[in-house]
Amino acid sequence: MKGTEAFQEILPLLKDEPVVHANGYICRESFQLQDRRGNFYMIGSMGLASAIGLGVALARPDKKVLVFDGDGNVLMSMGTLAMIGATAPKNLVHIVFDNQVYESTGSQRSLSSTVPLEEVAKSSGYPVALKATKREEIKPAFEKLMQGDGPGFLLIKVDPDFDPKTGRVTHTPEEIKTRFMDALSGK
Ligand SMILES: Cc1ncc(C[n+]2csc(CCOP(=O)(O)OP(=O)(O)O)c2C)c(N)n1
Ligand SMILES: [Mg+2]
Repeated sequence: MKGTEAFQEILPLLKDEPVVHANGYICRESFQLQDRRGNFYMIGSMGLASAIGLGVALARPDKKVLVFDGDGNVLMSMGTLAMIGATAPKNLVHIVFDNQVYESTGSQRSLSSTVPLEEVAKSSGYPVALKATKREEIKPAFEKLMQGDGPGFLLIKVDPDFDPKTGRVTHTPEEIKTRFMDALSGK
């Protein structure tokens, strides 16, 4: 399945949950398909979406908090998986779009073809860690994570073919932060 198809499967299932996005194509794809005030786009700094999502989840236990991550991002900050496992916020859902490459910077190979990230999440303490390789597996896995206690992890294996014509996020970092905070506080 294409990365964009995985997004097309998940985005209609969102309600008003805050979603913290990893940099690169993860941000760009989600922004292009369905920009939302509750979307925080991490522009530039790789590896941090999971840590930001953890902070939001701990601060707002009343809300399900989602992280949309990439395999390269997760590999860069593998320690955050341990921190999430150890702090165990029940309301965090961590979704990884795994194309096995650093596609945003020219498709250099990542290690996720040999390191099963869902197993790393499981051993780090996520009580539920699922993997989807087919489009039809995404919705039931997503719903299971959204309905149950987390932290939950979903690895979605996608082909490395995001469309390079996909635009970039046009909001400034300040705008992204302000509207995300407003959306979180119900303004
Ligand atoms: C600290 C840091 N190192 C490198 C980069 C350059 N960079 C931006 S996105 C990206 C690839 C991210 O890979 P992945 O999470 O797998 O997402 P994909 O691009 O494959 O969708 C890289 C290397 C960066 N922005 N910050
Ligand atoms: Mg990748």
